[in-house]
Amino acid sequence: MSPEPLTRKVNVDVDEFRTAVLAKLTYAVGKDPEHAFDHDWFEAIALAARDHMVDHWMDHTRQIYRSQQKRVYYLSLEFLIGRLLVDSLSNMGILDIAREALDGLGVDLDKIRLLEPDAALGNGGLGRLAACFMESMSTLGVAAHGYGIRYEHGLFRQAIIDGWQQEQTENWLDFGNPWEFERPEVIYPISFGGHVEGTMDSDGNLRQVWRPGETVRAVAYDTPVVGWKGASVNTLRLWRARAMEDLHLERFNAGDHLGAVADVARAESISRVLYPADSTEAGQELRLRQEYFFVSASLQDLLRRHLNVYETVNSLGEHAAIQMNDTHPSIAVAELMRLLVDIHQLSWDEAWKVTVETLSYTNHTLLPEALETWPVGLMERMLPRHMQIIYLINAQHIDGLREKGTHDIDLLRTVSLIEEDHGRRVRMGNLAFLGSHSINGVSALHTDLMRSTVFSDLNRLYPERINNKTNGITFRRWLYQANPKLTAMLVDKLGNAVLDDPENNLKRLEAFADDAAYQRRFADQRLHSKEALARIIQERIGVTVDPKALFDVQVKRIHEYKRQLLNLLHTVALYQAIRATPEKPWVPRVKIFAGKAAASYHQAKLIIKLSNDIARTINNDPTVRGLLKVAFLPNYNVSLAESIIPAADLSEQISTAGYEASGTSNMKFGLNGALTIGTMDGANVEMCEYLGRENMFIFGLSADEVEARKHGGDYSAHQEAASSHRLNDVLQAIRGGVFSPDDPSRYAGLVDGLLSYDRFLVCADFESYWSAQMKVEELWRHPKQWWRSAILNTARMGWFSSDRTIREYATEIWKAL
Ligand code: 26V
Repeated sequence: MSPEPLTRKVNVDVDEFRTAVLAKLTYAVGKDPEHAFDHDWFEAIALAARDHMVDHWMDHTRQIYRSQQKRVYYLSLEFLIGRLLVDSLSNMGILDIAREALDGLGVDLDKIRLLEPDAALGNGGLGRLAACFMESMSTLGVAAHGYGIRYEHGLFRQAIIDGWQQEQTENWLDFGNPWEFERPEVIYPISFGGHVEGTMDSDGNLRQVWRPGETVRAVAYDTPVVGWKGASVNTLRLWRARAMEDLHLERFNAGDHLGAVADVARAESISRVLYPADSTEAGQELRLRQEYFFVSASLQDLLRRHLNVYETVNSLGEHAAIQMNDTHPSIAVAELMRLLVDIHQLSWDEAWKVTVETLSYTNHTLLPEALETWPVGLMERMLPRHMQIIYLINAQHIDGLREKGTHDIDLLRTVSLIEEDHGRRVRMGNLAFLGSHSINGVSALHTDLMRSTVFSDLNRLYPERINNKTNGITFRRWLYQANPKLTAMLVDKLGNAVLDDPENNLKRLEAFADDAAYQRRFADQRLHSKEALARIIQERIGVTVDPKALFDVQVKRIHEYKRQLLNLLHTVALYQAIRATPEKPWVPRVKIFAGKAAASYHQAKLIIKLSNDIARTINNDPTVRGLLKVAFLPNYNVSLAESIIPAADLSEQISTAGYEASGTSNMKFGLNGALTIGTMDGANVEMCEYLGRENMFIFGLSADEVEARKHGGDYSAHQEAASSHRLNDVLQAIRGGVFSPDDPSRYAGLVDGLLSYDRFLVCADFESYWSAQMKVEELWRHPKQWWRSAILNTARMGWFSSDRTIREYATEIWKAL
C-alpha cells in the first residue's frame, strides 16, 4: 500500500512556540528564564521541537499499522548524525517561527544551536550515508526503522598537539540527549558462548539446543527521524547493553565489592564505544560481540513486530525487508536462520527461503584488508550455534555446486564461506552474499569492480544478484541547512518547488549560468561562507587567511588511498614554484585539510603531522607573501563539514582510481557549487556524466590503467621521480627535513617507502595532477567562466539526492514503495 501524501503542516505560531519553550524550561529543565544557562535553553527548545515531532510520529506509526505497508529495516553499526536541532525545526517548517519566538526572549538560536554536541556514532562515509538514508526514507514515506548501537562514546575527538593527532574520549551524552526516548520495556536477552546439545523434541525430531554461557540485555532507545515538511516520522532504534542484574548481591554482601559489579562492566562494555578503526583491523572479540548484540536484538524486535500482525514468520519477506549496511551486520544471516529454525520451528529449507527473501547487503569497499573475516575458533567459542549454522549453509552451498557439476577445486575454495589459507576464518562478505537476494555496490564503477574482482565467482553463480545503487546525499542538511544563503538564491529564481523537488527543479538554474548579476550573487554568497570559515580557521588554529583567495579543500578520513599525500606534494611544488618565480601572477590559494586517522594507522598519522609541518613552514615564510596558506583544521565532524563545504571553491576528490567506492563529500561540494578536481573514481564518474567533463578537472590514471600499471610489473616510482624535476625536488625537500628542521629525518622513511613501493600510484599521477591544478588557476583568472561552471555544478546535481537513491532501493530491492 502506498503511503499518505507528503506534507503535513506543523501548526504552531510564534507565540505558541515561545510559550512552549518557556514551559519546557520551567517544568522539564527546572530553570527560571532569569537564571537559565545557554545549555538550558538548548534543552528547552529541543524538547519543545520534539513535542511536534512526537505528534506526527504517533500518527505515522498508527497509519503504518493500519495500512500494513511493507517495512524496511536498515541495520547499521554506524549512524553519523551530527546535530539535530536545526534539522528538525527546518524539516518541520518551523525554523523561522522558532527563531522569531526566541528573539522575543532575547535568545539567539544561531548561538544556542552550537551547544548541541554532534551525535558522532560513525567513522565516515558509511555512517553518514546511513544518516542521509534515514532522512530520505522519512521524506519519501518508506516505513523504516534504523537499527544500531547507542554508543556511550562516539568517534574520538581529535586534538592536534605539536602537529600530531591525539585521540580524546568523546562524551556526547554528558548533558543527556533530548531527542531520545528510553524504552525500558523493550528489552531482549542476547546470549554468548556455552555449547550446543542435540536433543529429541516431543515429535521425535532431532533439535539443536544452544545452552549459552552468558546473557546480557539489549534495551531500546528511540529517536524520531522527521522527513522534509514532516512528511513522515520514522524511528531510529539504538540498543544499549545492560547486565541481567545491576549488582551481584551475594558477592557484594560477601565483601567483594568489585566482583559484585564485574558482570555489569563486562556486559555494558558492548555499547561503550564506537570502534574507531575503519572496519577490520578491529578484528577483536568485542567488535564481534557488538555486531551480534545489535543484530540479535534487532531481529528479535522485528520478528515480534511481524508476529503482532501476521500469523506466521513464513511471510516475513513479503512484509519486511532488511538491509545490511556492509558486512558488519552479516551475522544476521545465521541469526535469522537460528531464530526461524530453533525458536519458530521452521524447517531448514523454509527458513532459508525466508532469509534470502528478506535480507539484502550493501558493499562499501573492495580493499582486501577491509573485508571482514572472523577466526573460526572465535566464532565457535562465542557463537557455537551460529558456527554450526554457517557450516550447514556452506555445505548446502558447496554440495549444490557439486551437484550442478562444478568440481573445480579453486572455484569451490574461493566461493566457500571458510577461508583456509591464513588459519581458518569465516568470510563475512560471502556469508552476506549467499544469505541475500540483492547485493549492491554504491557507484557504477564500484559495482562493476565488485562483479569483476571480489565477487567474480559468486557473481557467475548468481548473476542477477549484484546491482548498483549509486549513493546520494540529503539536500535538506547539505544545502538548505548548511547553506541558507545559496538556498534563498535558488528559491528566488526557481520558487519553492526547488525545495520540495530539487531532483526535477534544480536544472532550471542552468538558465542563469551566464547571467552576470546572478553570477555576482553566487560569488557573494560564497564569499560570505568563506569569511565565516576564515573566522573559524583564525579562532581554532590562529592562521589568518584571505577570504578572497581560492579555497582548495580536502576533508575526509585520512587514508593512503584517498591520497592526501598527493595534495601535499602539490602544495610543496606550488610553494617551491612561488619561491622560485615570485614575479609570476600566482593565484592566491588556501589549502584546507581536515580528517581523522584511525588511532593505529601510523602512516595516516604521519601524514597529518606532515600537513602541519608543511603548514607551519609555508605560513611563516615571508617570501610567499600570503599567496599560499595551509590550514589543517582539527576534529573534522559533521558540523565542521557544514561550515567548510559551502566555503569551498575547489573540491579535492583524488583517490587512486578503483579504490574509493563512491565518495559522498564529492556530491556535497558539487551541490554547493564547488568545482571538483578528481580522478575517474567512485561516483566522480557519474558526476562527470551529469555535470559535463568540461565542468570538472579530471586527471590521472583510470581504474583499468591503475591495474595495468600495478600488474604490468614495470611501474617504478623512482622512475617517475627521475623523469619529473618537480616531483623529485618536492620529495627531496620533504625527505631532507625542509619541513621538519627539529627532526630532519622524520619523513625519510615516508619518502623512501613511497619510492620503493607506491601502492596507490601517487607518483604516477603527480604530473597529471599538477597540470590539472594549473588549469584550475587558469579558470580562476576568468571569473565569468568559473562562476558559470559553479552554477552549472549546482544546477546539475539533482540526481545525487539520496531521495533518488532511496527510491531505487525501495522499488528495486525492498519492493516497499
Ligand atoms: C576500511 C578500511 C579498513 C582497514 C584499512 C583500510 C580501510 C579503508 C576503507 C575502509 C572503508 C570501510 C567501509 C566504508 O566506510 N566505505 C565508504 O562507504 C561510503 C558510503 O558508501 C563510500 O562513499 C566511500 O567511498 C567508502 O569508502
